[in-house]
Amino acid sequence: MNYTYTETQRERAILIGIITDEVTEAEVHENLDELERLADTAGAVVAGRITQNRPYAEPSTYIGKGKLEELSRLKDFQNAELVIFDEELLPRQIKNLENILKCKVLDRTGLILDIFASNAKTAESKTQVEMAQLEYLLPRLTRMWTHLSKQKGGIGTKGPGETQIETDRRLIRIRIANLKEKLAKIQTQKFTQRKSRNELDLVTLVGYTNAGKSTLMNMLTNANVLVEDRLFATLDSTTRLTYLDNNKKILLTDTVGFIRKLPHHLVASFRSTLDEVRNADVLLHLVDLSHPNFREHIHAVEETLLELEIDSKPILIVFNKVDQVQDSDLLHQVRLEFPNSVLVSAYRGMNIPELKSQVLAILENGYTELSAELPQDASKALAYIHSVSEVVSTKYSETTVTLKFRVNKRHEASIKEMIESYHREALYKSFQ
Ligand SMILES: Nc1nc2c(ncn2[C@@H]2O[C@H](COP(=O)(O)OP(=O)(O)OP(=O)(O)O)[C@@H](O)[C@H]2O)c(=O)[nH]1
Ligand SMILES: [Mg+2]
Repeated sequence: MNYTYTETQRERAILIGIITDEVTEAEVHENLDELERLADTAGAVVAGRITQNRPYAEPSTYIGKGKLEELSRLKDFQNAELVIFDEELLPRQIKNLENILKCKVLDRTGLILDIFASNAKTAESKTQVEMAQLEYLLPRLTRMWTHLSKQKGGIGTKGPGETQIETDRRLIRIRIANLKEKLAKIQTQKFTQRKSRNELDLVTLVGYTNAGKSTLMNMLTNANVLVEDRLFATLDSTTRLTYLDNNKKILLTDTVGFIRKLPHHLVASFRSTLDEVRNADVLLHLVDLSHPNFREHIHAVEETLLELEIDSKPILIVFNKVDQVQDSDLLHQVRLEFPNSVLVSAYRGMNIPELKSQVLAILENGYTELSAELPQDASKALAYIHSVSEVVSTKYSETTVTLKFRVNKRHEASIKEMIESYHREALYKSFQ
């Protein structure tokens, strides 16, 4: 599944999941399946998994003494050098566990951060990931594994790892401040680029990682973005022009995927990438319908959007990978349960016209019809109206022109302001 590592390079890992009153054993195994995919993406091979029934976490080691002994034996027996918890561990729990188990211990957040660090390619995503890693690292500075990371790298040691772990917290804080500045500069550039394409409607793809967002992006725009059957293939957003019908031009944006329990540091540092989500006129929430946990995926995406305070946008749920779904009952049930959704296969190009017409309908809903009477020489306002709207009719009188036009509501205020300023100016001139 993972092409970049040979078996001998792969670290052997043991996974731990906790069964509680809220999480059943079956659910823990589903969560561990996902953790296994994450571990695989990060370059580890899973040599075993252990679950523990525990209503609360042991303060010093998360799991109890007996379970810890079992874990230690399994780790030795399987020759594993890495233990990964599906929960977020406290810094002191990691330290204690590493001392007892004599191997590297990672939690879910540490693993996700590591994948992001390997997949970050652009200055923006690298900066964002490094910021998130340093924020995460700050309370966890242990030094114990620095000698290992220097020798051979490995999971949990990439990115800012090697040198900065040895520096003190003060230096890390300075580094975070520098990264913030760097990010602010990148964002200013992006803002300027974005302003110049402000007139087109923006449709943004969101969804759980591996749902097929980039596949749909490529299908609709020939963007040629990376598509892979692994988690978090996309970290940077890509925006391309496309047509919903012969006349309707829009911008489509592909974004980073979400996951259950997405680390807070990452969400915070990826805010600028996620601006594309914030500025969208419509969100297409892509769901992998062939995944047994697609409902949990929908929930996790909705939670993340809430966390990002993006909860008032029109959202169209797009069930993808229908070519992989043989169960006709499921298709029927989904249609009933989500009556406003669309079922597609991005990979096979199935039902794309239906998707386009639904997006068009939602965009149309966000439009309003306005009219304006302007002097014929009000060239700036006339040009602006033409650039952002669809002009329905134009009537000329001796000195004025009256336009009727349909425009996205988000332009309404700026158009009204522009028209009023012309009228104020005209009034002012008539008094002179
Ligand atoms: N069978 C089938 N596979 C699909 C479909 N759409 C995407 N895939 C596959 O699903 C995998 C993930 O696709 P991507 O487009 O990379 O998914 P993504 O949502 O962009 O994932 P991240 O960027 O990693 O969050 C790839 O192996 C695709 O070929 C589909 O409609 N049917
Ligand atoms: Mg992608």
